[in-house]
Amino acid sequence: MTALPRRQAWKALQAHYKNARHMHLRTLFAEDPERGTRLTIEAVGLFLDYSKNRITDDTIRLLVQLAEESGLQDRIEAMFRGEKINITENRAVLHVALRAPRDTSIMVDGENVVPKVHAVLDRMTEFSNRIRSGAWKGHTGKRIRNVVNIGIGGSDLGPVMAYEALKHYSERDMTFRFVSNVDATDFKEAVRDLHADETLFIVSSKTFTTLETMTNANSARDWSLTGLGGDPSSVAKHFVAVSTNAEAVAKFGIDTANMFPFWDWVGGRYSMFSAIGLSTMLAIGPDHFHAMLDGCHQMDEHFRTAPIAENLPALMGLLTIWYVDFFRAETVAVLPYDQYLKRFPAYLQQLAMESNGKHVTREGKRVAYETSPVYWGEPGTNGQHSFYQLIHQGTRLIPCDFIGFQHSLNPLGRHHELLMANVFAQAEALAFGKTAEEVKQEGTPDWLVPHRVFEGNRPSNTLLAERLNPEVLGKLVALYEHSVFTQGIVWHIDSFDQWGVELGKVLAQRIIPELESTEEPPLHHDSSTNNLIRRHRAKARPNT
Ligand code: G6Q
Repeated sequence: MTALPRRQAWKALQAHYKNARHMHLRTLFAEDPERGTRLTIEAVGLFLDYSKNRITDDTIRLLVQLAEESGLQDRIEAMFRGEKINITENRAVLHVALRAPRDTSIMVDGENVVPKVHAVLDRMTEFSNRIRSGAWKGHTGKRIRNVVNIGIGGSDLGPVMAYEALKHYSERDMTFRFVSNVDATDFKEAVRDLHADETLFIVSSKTFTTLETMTNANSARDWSLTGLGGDPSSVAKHFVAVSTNAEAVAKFGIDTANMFPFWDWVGGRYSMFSAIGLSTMLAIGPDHFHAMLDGCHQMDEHFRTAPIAENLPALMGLLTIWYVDFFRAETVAVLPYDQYLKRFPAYLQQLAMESNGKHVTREGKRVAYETSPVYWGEPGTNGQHSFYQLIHQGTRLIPCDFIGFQHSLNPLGRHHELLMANVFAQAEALAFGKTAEEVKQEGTPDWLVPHRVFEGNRPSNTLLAERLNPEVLGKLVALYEHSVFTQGIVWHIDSFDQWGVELGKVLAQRIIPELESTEEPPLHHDSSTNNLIRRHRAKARPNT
């Protein structure tokens, strides 16, 4: 693979950028009355208006060429073929297999994995039906009313996001909680108003060794046992596990009959449609869960088959590269205009930043270009009253993704049209701004004019769908997954490992005994870390 800076399209984009950076969206729209309808794509029920980007037809042509020179199509096929494209962990990357229809065949190491996927989905379905109908009884014979998912990172963010996003479809007679942080506050607050005899814990951990999850799982077992009179046999009725590590699950004391497996070819941040989604299925029911998988699959097929110029995820990924590597944008804001998507930006942070926050190529060479931007965001319209100021008038370029829906799930008076008016208004204001002349014409005193000018030319995508339902959520998640994939292919990095989280974990293991020791421990860190540890010990454990 030719190094990115040496690819023809990259060089051509660098030359093109010299002109493109001076183009204003006001001019681009004025010169082409069709722009707002032409630079749009509709695929699998999602509509993307990308006309308010600082691009011309040449930009798109060159970005498509860049994707071709980067072998995007070939790499997509490699992923779907089950090739071990996660090279540093020697693993296939097959979250697409999690949503493949029953009759598909996807091979890993000579085995079709689709039947295994559906066998687990069938078990999840049966289990969910038993819990939701009350057929599954707790230790004292009561039905389960509360479900607490214990997991962190990829074993938490997807489930929380999906639960919040699909709350409208959830079983309202049941309570769903999510515990992730090793801070005991998270666990204590999650269970403070729950009764152990009605509470099911799902311990979700791919490895079943994660410090936070195991610590919380142990506290949950103690809490549950205390509430149920201390009978160890109660664990079987109140704990299930989702993991790839049967041995560790058994060692923890959960019967492997109550374990829902997944596989090493499902990355943590790509696992919400595996058994890690058990809490989601319990909340929304198997039919809705399957509709969500179907939505993902539709987007998977679109990504696999649509030409790059008409390929939603590929195009969004390429536009991100355009801003990050040429305009030097450091962040991307994701702004869902739907309260139910309040955790969607947090979910995307892990998806994008853990995948593409990499500083070396697949061959281990330092990259000579920027990789993942920082993803962030909040649901609209709240953000408008806080950080949008900076997006409109600050000194940084922040490409925005606006997400809106034609129908509200909670129609109420004028609310929805007010909400949608704000989506369109924000994208319009960012793109076109307000000139000094326009500000003056409003009778603004001269000294105030510069403060009230909006330069405009601030790019955004607007994504619209009919309504937020499980199928659409599946499409949205798969859209961003594949956009992130596209970026990773062009940047020629391994988007599927996460070595960057290891060092802190190792150092924490060294510091834990130093904090817990009753004797003053010898410390061999740097002077700052030594001092912080000593100070904490002195304040937190004054008597030792
Ligand atoms: C995701 C990461 C990471 C992982 C958590 C939890 O891609 O690998 O966020 O999901 O560290 O790991 P376990 O599921 O093994 O507890």
